[in-house]
Order: sequence, then C-alpha cells, then structure tokens
Amino acid sequence: MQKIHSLHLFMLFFCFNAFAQNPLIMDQFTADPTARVFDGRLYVYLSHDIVPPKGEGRTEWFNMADYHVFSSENLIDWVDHGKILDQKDVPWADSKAYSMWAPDAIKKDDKYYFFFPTRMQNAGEGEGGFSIGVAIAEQPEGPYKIENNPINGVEGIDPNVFIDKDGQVYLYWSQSKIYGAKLKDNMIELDSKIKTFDEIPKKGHIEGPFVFERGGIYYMTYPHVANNIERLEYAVSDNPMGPFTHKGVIMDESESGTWTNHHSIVDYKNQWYLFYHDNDLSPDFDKNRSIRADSLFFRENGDIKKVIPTKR
Ligand code: FUB
Repeated sequence: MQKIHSLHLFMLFFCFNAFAQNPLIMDQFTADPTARVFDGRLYVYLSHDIVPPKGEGRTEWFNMADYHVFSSENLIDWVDHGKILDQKDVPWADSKAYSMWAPDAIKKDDKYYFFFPTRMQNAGEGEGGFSIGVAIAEQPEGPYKIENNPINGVEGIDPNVFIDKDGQVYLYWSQSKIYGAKLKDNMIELDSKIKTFDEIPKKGHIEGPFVFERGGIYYMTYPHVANNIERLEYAVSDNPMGPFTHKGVIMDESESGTWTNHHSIVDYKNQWYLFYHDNDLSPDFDKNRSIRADSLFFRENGDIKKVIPTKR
C-alpha cells in the first residue's frame, strides 16, 4: 500500500472546484476511471497504462498488464492499494496481450464484484476477441478471486454494472456500440436477451457506457466519436434498458488531442463528480493516460451541465 501526493484537507472543501488536483495520480499512468463509493470512502478502479518490456505488447498502442485500485477520503490524498489482478492470473485470457482494458466494480450483498475486459486465448489478429471476466472479493481492495470463465455470451469491452432500486442488476458493455442485458443474482451470468441501444447515436464509434440513476432519471453516458476523437455525451430514459433519448455533451473533445476519453459519474459526500482521463503525464503519446476528476452539476430539470476540464 502506497500513499500518493498529499495536500491539506481544507482544500477539498474550499478549493476543489476551482483548484482540482488534476491529474489525480502522479507516479504512474492511469486511465478509464470508474469511481465508486463503498462504506463512505471513494474507490477508483482503472486501467493501468504501461510501457511494456521490450519485445512484448504492442508499440504505439495501449498496453496494460494488470489492474490497481486507488482510494481516497478527500480526492486529494490517494492510496494505491496495489495490484488486484494480473493478466497472467486470468485462466481464459491471452496472458501476453497487455489488454486489461477499462474495468468496473460494484458491491452486492457484502461482496465486491470486479468486472474486466481482456482478450481471450486464441483471439487471433485484429482488435476483437475480447470478453468480460469477473473477480470476487470480501473487501473493495481485494484479494480478488477470478472466475474460471468469462461471462457467457458477452463479446466486447468496457463493462459497466448498474443495480437498480429494486435490486435488479444490469450489465452494459460496448463493441463500437452499446449493449446491455440483465445479470443474474450470481453476477456472473446473463439473465435476459442482449439488447442493442441503437437509438443512441446512430453514427460514429461509441464505447465506455456508464449508467446511473438520479431522481428517477436513468442516465446512459458514453464517449462518442462525433467528429474525429471522443467526447462524453449522454442520453436519458425512465428505464435502465431504455429506450434512451440523446440529450447532449458532458465534456468536449480533449484539447490535447487524446483520442480516448473514458469516464464515470459519482455522488460523493453530496457533490457529483465526473472522473475521466487525458494525457497529462505523456503529452506526446495519448495511449499513456492519467485520470482526472471535476465537479459535475445538474440543471433543475435533470440535464447535465457541460464540464470544463480543470488542470493543476
Ligand atoms: O483503455 C483502453 C480503451 O480505451 C478502453 O477500454 C476504452 O474505453 C478507451 O478508453
């Protein structure tokens, strides 16, 4: 367990909006943040971009061998709980693919479920061949025990899990567009047909779904290549399985030109935050990213106000 940079606590309350400590993690590359609140503490599950050992991984591309989880009380002092999963430990994965992409985690009945996408063994050439695995723990930071097989019937990346007020669990994921299905109570099997959310943008690459509910509105939020790189957009519905109506942009394209953005939205201590990433620590290479957070605000009718990124 390692403690990251620290500043005085009062800055959170008086300065966070105007003086965000972006990027949040300074000693390693981090991406695809999913922020969750477990027992009053904020945890971030994320991708861990690395430069792979010579001769391994893919040059000029994403390379991730493992996952770390971080936590914070004040969004300023961060604890790195260390590695929670390695590509070598996933029985069904290509252990040399360096493709431990955007994860999610959720608590159900006192257990923590970590959902992660990676390339399957014998996935072949090309960009596809991903499925989604599950690992289960008694504590948010692990140790996590990996299920022997990926979720049957799911091909794709960027898992996101949402538990509705009635206890029904939904799994969303992407593969150029967004898919979703109910999950069984065991959290490792689908419990419905797979739905494609064709009503949200019909044109352009779309990935990284993140669903949450506020005031009876279900928000489907996602990165979308509307122009030439990703920007964060959202759609709303009165049902977690849609149909969703496109509403607008949460965050414009990165000024630095980072092709991906990947985000989550969380209510922590009565303030909503957008977690996302850019390439602050690697200005010349946008596949080595760094996570950020900024406050997010809603209008009275539930619309999301556009978030302007802040830097240190
Ligand atoms: O980090 C690898 C991939 O890039 C993620 O899975 C996507 O959402 C994009 O951020």
